[in-house]
Order: sequence, then structure tokens, then C-alpha cells
Amino acid sequence: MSSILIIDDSITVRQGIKLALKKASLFQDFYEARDGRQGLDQLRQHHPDVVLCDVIMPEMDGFTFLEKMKEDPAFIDTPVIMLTGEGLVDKKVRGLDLGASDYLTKPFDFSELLARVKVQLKLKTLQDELKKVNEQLLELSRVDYLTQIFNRRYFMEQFQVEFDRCRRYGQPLSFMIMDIDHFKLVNDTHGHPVGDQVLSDLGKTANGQFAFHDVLARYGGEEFVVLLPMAAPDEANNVAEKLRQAVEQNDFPALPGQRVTISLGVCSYPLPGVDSPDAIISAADEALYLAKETGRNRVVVATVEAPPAA
Ligand code: GH3
Ligand code: MG
Ligand code: MG
Repeated sequence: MSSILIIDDSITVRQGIKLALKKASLFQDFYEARDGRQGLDQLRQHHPDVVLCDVIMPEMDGFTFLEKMKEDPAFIDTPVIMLTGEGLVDKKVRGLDLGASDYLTKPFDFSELLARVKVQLKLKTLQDELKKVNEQLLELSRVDYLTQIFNRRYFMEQFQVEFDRCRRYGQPLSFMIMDIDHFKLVNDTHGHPVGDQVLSDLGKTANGQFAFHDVLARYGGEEFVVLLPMAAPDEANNVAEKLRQAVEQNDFPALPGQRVTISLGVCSYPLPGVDSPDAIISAADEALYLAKETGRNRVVVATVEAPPAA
């Protein structure tokens, strides 16, 4: 249910409004304030869905209230209906300029009050729903459906942002790519749904290994990537090794009694000749390839090849 804040220095006006709105059963909670200052306190405390606000009040008038309220991003979308005196067109215009959604001229007719409040409440409800759906969409656009960790698209966005930042401030940055060993065998032996479950469980196991500022994502198929902003090579190597062991020791309920292992390629920036996220990924990918070639279930760190002897 919804709530409304009524700000007016006249208790008679406040009570009249309250009575009329109560009859309409639009709101569950009613908050009152006798000036703008008290109104701001009530606003911050209760986050009402609609605000009715008088213009001329002692202490803090309605315009100052409106200005201060709209400075706070939390209340940008909270509708305010200003209560103005008759014929004060400039006051109505100023209120609308400051972000009021509507106004009512005093003395007002209660059926008009009700109609205008209903419109604002409806708009606010729709706006709230839209915001929620937008947040869900944003979440969906960033998260991989199967593993519930970030997807490749979001990862690449973050990688560019973090890379630019680390380069600008001369800070290190590390990246790792991991690939499940002989994963095709899991699918071939136990079926695709079991493979899916292993991928999902691996996402959870890996997620538990990282600090909140690290970004773990599913890069595609059975490959996962991790971005470790500010992490120097030693630290990245340790984290990769810890992850390798954690996966090796993890019990996967979908594969009772069996071990799952991963191979990892790590690349730390700065590295000579490596100056973009794509170049870092390529270097780590080569290291991963080497990890596979040299026996799997291991970590290989990308290094610069020594130039051929003259
Ligand atoms: P290697 O140790 O060399 O990495 O061997 P591998 O068998 O893991 O490598 P390969 O790249 O040949 O196979 C990867 C397999 O991952 C093939 C593909 O069917 C499977 N795969 C990719 N995405 C998914 C997925 O979403 N679900 C399941 N179940 N399997 C997937
Ligand atoms: Mg693979
Ligand atoms: Mg594999």
C-alpha cells in the first residue's frame, strides 16, 4: 500500500485533506509536517509515494522544500503537488519549474484533489515498476544464465575500464583464463545436463575465491576469466594456484567420486609489448595453451620471450 506526506502550516487544511483521502482508501500511511523543514525530515524517514506541499509556510517555505528535495537523487521521482493560493500564476509556474508535478489552487475542491492525487500515484506506481524491470534487465544483460556469474559482454566492459584506470595510475592489473580439463569427456560420458551442472558448480566454487573488486565471468563454453585489478604477478599467480587447488579438491555433486580439474593461463600487466585488454587475453590464452600442452591441471604465467641471441 502507498503513503502520502502532507505539508501545510494549517492543521485544518492537513486534516481536511487527510479525511478526504482516507475515504478514498488510496493510502495506508499518512505523514504530516507543518513546514518545509519538518517535511524534509518526514520525507527522508518515510519515503512517501506522493507529497502534497503548501507554498507559504514559516521556517521553510514550499519552494525551498522542493529545491532541497529534488537535490537528493532518492526523491527525484517522488511526485509533489503544490498547494497554491488563488490566481498566483507565477507561484504555480515557479513550482513546476522547480520540479513539482502538479498544483492545486486553494481553496480546493476535494474531488479535484482526489483526482489529481490519483493521477500522480498511478504515475509513481508505473514509474517504480518500470525502474524495477529496468534493473532486472540490466542484471540479465550482465549475468550468464547458466552459471549466474557475469557474462563476457559485461566482463569486457569492465576490463577496458579497469585497464584504462590501471594504466593511467601506473598500477598493475592481472588477468587469468581457465578452461576445464577434458570437459568434452564429461559431456560424452554423463550427458550435457550433467556438464551444465558442473559448469554451474564451478562458477560457485570460483566465485568464493575472489575479492569483491575482482571480476569473474564466464567467457564462453567451459572457459572462465577473472580480472584482478591492482594485482601484481606474484599475487595473481598465488590466486590462480589457490583456485586450481580449490577446484581439484571440490566435490561436484553431479560427478560423485570424480575429480574435476582446470588449467589456467595468467597474464599480468605491465608486460612489454602487451598494451590492450585483447593483447592481455591473447598472452593469457597462449599461457593456457601451454598449461594444456604440458599436462593440464596447472597454472602457466605469460612471460615475454627472450629475443633470439644475435
Ligand atoms: P581440454 O582439456 O583440452 O580443454 O579438453 P576439453 O574436452 O575440455 O576441450 P574441448 O574444447 O574439446 O571441449 C569443450 C567442451 O565444452 C565441448 C563442449 O560441448 C562443451 N561445452 C561448451 N559449452 C557448454 C555448455 O554450456 N554446457 C555443456 N554441458 N557443455 C559445454
Ligand atoms: Mg575449451
Ligand atoms: Mg576444456
